[in-house]
Amino acid sequence: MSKQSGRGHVAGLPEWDRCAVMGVVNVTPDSFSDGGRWFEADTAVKHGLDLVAQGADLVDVGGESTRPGAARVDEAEELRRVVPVVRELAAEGVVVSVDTLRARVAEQALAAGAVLVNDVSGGLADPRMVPVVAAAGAPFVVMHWRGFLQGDAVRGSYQDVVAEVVDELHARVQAVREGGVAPERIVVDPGLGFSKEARHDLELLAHLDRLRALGHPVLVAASRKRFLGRVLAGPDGAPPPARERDAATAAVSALAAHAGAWAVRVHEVRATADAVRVARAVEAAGAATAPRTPEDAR
Ligand code: PMM
Repeated sequence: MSKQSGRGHVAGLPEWDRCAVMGVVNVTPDSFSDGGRWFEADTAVKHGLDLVAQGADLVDVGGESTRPGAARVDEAEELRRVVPVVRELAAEGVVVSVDTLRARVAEQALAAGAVLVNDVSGGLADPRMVPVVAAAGAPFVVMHWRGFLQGDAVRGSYQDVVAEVVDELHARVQAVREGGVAPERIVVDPGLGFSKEARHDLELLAHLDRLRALGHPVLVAASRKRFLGRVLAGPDGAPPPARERDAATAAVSALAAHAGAWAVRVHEVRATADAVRVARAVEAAGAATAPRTPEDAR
């Protein structure tokens, strides 16, 4: 199977001929990486439209920070933050996903025009999530997640991170399918930075093929994450702040696209939009010139 045909398509969403770009709109005052800059609804809508103008194929709207140790916002507040932004962006023709752990938020966002539910708990945080997504016939992102962890558990403990993440995702996907979500609507995500150390995130990125072997399109959300801070740290070990990790994020986008990711989720869209287009052009050139038989290769 070629890299491109192996990228997969998610039923119910547009089809892109390359890795898709999901731009992030966090309507939160406390998200670790964009620190509340998009907190007001009007500003958030404008930001979402700007991301589309810069090349985002989808916009992921979230009203609750999932940062390890972050305090939960109450449901009414999350609804107040998310639903108007989803409604306006969808009305503008934007392909909107909703980033939420709550079934009610997913339900109302879908009613307001969202077309994809992105739940970092893969349906574990709210027992009503899978039934709601199944009833709506919506595509669903199932991320690898080990719970609302505190203390040392936030970093995770693994013998073989790739095997364990693949196994745990497989089990979760089975449960989601048994709950009525159609397999062709399921996206998997390794959950970079969620109960993982930098080396775990890097290993997962090095083995995206093993995640793709689960048979579902793969979403990679590396944007500005801590592991990139570790990779970029200077001799004193100090990581650059989140906002100075966008070039590194775009590098991951190119690598993930080349490795067959279905989509990458990023805060800064412009460089990633370029990265996935370059990856696509390289793939196309490779396909055009690939030796067709062993004889051709000689
Ligand atoms: N990471 C964050 C938020 N939502 N969704 C998916 N599917 N995968 C992720 O890794 C993920 C996510 C982290 O929060 P941020 O938006 O503040 O970067």
